[in-house]
Amino acid sequence: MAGYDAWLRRGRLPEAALRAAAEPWTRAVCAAEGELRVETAAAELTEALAGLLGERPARLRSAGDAPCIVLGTFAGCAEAGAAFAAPEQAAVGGEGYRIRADADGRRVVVAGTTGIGVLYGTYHVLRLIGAGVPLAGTDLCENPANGLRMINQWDNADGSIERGYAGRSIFFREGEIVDDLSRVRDYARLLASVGVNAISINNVNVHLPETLFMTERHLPRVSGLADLFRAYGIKLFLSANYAAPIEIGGLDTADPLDPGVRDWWKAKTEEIYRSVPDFGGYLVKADSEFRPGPLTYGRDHADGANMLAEALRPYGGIVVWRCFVYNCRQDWRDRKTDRARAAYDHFTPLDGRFLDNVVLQVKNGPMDFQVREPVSPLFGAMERTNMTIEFQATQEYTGQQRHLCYLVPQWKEALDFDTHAQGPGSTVKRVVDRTLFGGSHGGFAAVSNIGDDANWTGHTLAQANLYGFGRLAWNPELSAEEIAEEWVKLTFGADELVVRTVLAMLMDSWSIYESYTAPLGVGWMVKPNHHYGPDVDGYEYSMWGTYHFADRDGIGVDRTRATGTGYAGQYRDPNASRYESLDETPDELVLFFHHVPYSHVLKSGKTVIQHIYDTRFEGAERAEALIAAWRSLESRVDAARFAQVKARLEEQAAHAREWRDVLNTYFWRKSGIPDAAGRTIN
Ligand code: GCV
Repeated sequence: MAGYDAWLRRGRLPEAALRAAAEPWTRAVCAAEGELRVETAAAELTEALAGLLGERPARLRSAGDAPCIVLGTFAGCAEAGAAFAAPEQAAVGGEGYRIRADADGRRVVVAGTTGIGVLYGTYHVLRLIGAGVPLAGTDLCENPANGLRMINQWDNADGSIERGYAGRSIFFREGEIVDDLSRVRDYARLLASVGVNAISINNVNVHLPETLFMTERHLPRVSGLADLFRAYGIKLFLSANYAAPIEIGGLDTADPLDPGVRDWWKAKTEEIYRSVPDFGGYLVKADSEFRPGPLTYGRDHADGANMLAEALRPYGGIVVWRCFVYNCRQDWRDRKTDRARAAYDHFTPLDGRFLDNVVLQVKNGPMDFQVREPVSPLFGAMERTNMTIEFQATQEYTGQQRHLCYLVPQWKEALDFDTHAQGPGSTVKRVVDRTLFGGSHGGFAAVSNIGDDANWTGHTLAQANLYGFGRLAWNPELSAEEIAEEWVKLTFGADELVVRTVLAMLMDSWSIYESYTAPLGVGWMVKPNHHYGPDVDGYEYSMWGTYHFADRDGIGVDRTRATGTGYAGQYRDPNASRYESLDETPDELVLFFHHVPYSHVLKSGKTVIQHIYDTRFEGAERAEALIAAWRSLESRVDAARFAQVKARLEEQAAHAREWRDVLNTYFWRKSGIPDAAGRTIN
């Protein structure tokens, strides 16, 4: 199946140079201790080497003098223990590893404190081999920056996937967990290979069929899934329905302070742990978009989360509580209510009230995964609360995997944003890795972009987002470019032209997508419900709180303290004053923070209207140019993947023209201001 192996390709490396770089250590794999994850590592390495090099390595239980790769924990494997001095071992955390290769090609040791670390180290070795990096002399130590590196599936029991663009669920069909888990196992391999260590398997919108996953009818199969993921160091979570005590427990309330409700959750949680002893915990979307929650009972989010946290605490489980909470029944005539404010307004008063095993999951921006948003001000605002950042790998608003949009550069911007919570350098990445405020849990979550399409992600190049998420969660210091280059080499091989071309396509893609869709940070302008394709007023007169306020004179949302919704004041200075000031707000966010006339001159020197026209024309051309770039690789990429990507790029280019024309015409008709370059606008 074209693209199925993704970045774990196991076909023989075509390049002799790559094969040579891997010699001679790869003739044998030594793993002695029998630990679950070390065994996984040995199996992965053996299979991968057999495929890549065309020769199956021997499996040794003791290394002796043979050239080989040794896999083991410091305590459980004599060779691994002997290879590293005590201080070197002490520098390795629970999921970290060391790799040391001698200079003469006889021995590579991959060692960790735990089997999980050994597994991650093994995937690191495979990355090096796949990218043609010679192993000789390698000496490195890696620990993940973030504790929680989680994937959220939005899969429903009936097999559909909310906002899924790559086929049906690989987990569920017709209300059941699937029998054949081979596809799930390959997914676990992909996730583990980039360091993902947690997965919630069902959609955060939990309806009755998914609520039933917590019952004895489904728990044996949930347990089977957890067993599978355990072998890859991944903890299983369930998205929980806040109203479960009513829907499956026969109670008449879900009030978090009701003793009967509390007891119900304790008993239910105990039951789950009997089936899944290392169950990760609950992911919860409460009081959001019609989902039930504690507010119904006059309680707050801390009451709700803490009740679940108490039930999970005896077993070491955690509650991941989402902050995507806003009024989705807003009156569009009311210009004072601002959806962007909502998460901050709901949650900051609760700082310090959440139990230790609660972690708040905050979307990167204050709205909803738009192509451009500012960073959520919540990150700098809750010093006594655990927090993770939520990204959306599935491309709901960024082209639905029919358009190319490599999101790692966008995610990097969010992570590098300085909240100034404790002075300069208080970046978001330090909030979520918990080095800034302390706290027991933090990290990254991403909404998955995979389904049962043969290549996992629909658009083959969208695999880079899943890969990039894991790599970035492990090490947010990696650049978007480094990650993309790794991914291209592992996925397509080391051909210089392929690497350079695909890298450039990926690195340009976010900017290209932004340049023909909603301008200057204002967001939406998509067709309602499915969110694909241009419809400038699609959400303008709706209840969802997502407006651009374009009229004949101007466009944008006034979110200043002085005259607008006050949202800009949710940041700490200097961000608050920067966004308050029209002059200081960066161009790309001008319409997010300010309502301006079309004639307003941006820092770029262009007026807003001319910026809209120019970037839409350029955007469509740049989308077209992606096809030419890809075509130049025709003889260098296998035919199936070549054709698949080409078809998507052609669709993107046609669709970019549609975006260009709909937006340009809309703004020309609204404003009556002609294009300075005199191009045809209908
Ligand atoms: C899972 C957006 C999406 C919804 C999604 C929601 C969320 O509103 O359109 O499909 O629901 O975000 O993140 O909970």
